[in-house]
This record gives sequence, C-alpha cells and structure tokens, in this order.
Amino acid sequence: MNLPVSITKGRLSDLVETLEIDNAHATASISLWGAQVLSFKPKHDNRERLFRSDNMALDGSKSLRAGIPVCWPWFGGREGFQAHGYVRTRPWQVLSTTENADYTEITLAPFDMTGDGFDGSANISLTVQVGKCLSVTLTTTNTGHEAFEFNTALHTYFLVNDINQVELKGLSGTYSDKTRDWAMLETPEPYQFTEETDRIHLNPVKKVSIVEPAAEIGVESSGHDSVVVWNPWAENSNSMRDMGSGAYLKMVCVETAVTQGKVLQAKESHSLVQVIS
Ligand code: TA6
Repeated sequence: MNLPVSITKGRLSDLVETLEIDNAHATASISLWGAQVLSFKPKHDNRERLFRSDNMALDGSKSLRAGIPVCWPWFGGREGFQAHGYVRTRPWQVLSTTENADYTEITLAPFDMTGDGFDGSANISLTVQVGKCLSVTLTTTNTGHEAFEFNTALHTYFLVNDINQVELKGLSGTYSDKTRDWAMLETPEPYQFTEETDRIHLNPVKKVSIVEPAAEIGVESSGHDSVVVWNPWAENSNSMRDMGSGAYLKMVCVETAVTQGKVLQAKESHSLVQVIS
C-alpha cells in the first residue's frame, strides 16, 4: 500500500513495526503489533501526551506497556485467559490511510479477530486521526446472525511530570474499587493520588482533565459506560518487570471503557471513542 507523505515506517524490534506520523499539527507513532498508539505530540506545545515504559517488552511475551492498548473483547482479568482480551497481542494490518490539511488518518484491523473465550462473529477496526487532537475510534460490528456481548477499553497510559502533583477533574458519582474488594465508593473531590488506585467509575462522563501545575491533558470519551483510573503505585510498579522502579510517578491510566457488557445485535455496530488534547 502506498502511504501518504505524512506517514513513514519504523521498527522497534523484529516484532514491533511502527507507523510514524509527522504532519503540520503533530507527530505520532503507532505499533502495528496491537494497533497501539505509542506517542502523540501536538506541535502547538510539543508536549508528549502518552507514557511509554522504558522496560516495555518488545518480544511479544506481553503487550506493550505504553500508549493506548486496545482491550477487546473483554476487559480486565478472566479465569483461564489473558487479561484484557487478545487483540492487543496480535498483529494488525493497515486497511486505509488518508491525509488532508487538518489530519492524517489511519484505519487498522487485526488479521484475525477470532480467539478462545469469544464466540461472536465480529469485525473490529481502529481509526486513528492525528491532528491538533488525537482521536481514536474502536468500531465493533456484529457480522453474524446472533447477538453477542463484549467489553472493551482504550486503556490509555498518559505521561505526567509527577503523579503526586496530578489532579483529575470531571469525574463524579460512584466507583467500584478493585483495591478494596470492589467496594462501591464516592468519587473524591479533589481527586489526587496517594496510593495504588484501580477504579471503575460507573458514571460515564464525557470529559476528564488530567491537571498538573504546568500542564493539562484533555480526555474526551463516547460510546463508553465507564471511565477506569489506574496507577499501580510504588510497590507494584517496582515488581512489574516491564515497568520498573519509579515508573509509576510518570503515568496515570484514564481509560475509556465498556465494562458492564455491551450487547450487539446482528449487523449492529458500536464505536468507542477517545479524543486526547
Ligand atoms: O485497567 C486497570 C487494570 O485492569 C488494572 O487492574 C491493572 O492491573 C492494569 O489494568 C494493567 O493490566 P495489564 O494486563 O496490562 O498488566
């Protein structure tokens, strides 16, 4: 396939080939393995928005600890299966590309969407639009004759200067706390980080801001039923071989997610969208 001039090919390892985008508004990088956006840097402030672990595994032993992992067709752990579904550890192919004065757009799909633990007939595609903002859309289509249920997430790792200085704005209502046996708790105000944080916020707000003294990231979502917030904190971060000591200080995951089970009827489609500014 001929690529537009704003897209070139790169490579991080034998397995991980990338598409590098450089247009009038931003630079970005996407791994074809997992269709994972690894970098987004708008040119108006030249500030990287996405966290990338220095120790991420590039050999396929696990998904890349970076950017925007795509969770599908389930979210979180599941007995007997790998966490967060199987498409983040699969090769994807480019279906189409386009560029214009406002953005470069790439649509990708996994070579194979079937896998143990999911019986539906589905097509999925990820459209990444790189402009002043980064817009990522995961579309799931039921191509079969029976309804199926799935969960999904854009499990985005955001880069922060210091997690101790971060405040999240925009979340409200109750959340389910994985670190407290899934207790239902009220969203704190102000929303700051002082310990391991692993929460499914069940009020699907449209916008969350990640606010630091000298920087702010906007996270807009649609098609979701939850916003997941995760930081492993020091001890877990140190014990994860693809994170490493101190890495938790530089990241927070704010995830646009479907965690409550979305039923798709035959021929129906669903789009999960995250827009980062
Ligand atoms: O989205 C939060 C979460 O499900 C956490 O419970 C957590 O362990 C994390 O995702 C990372 O999961 P992973 O399978 O990528 O190590």
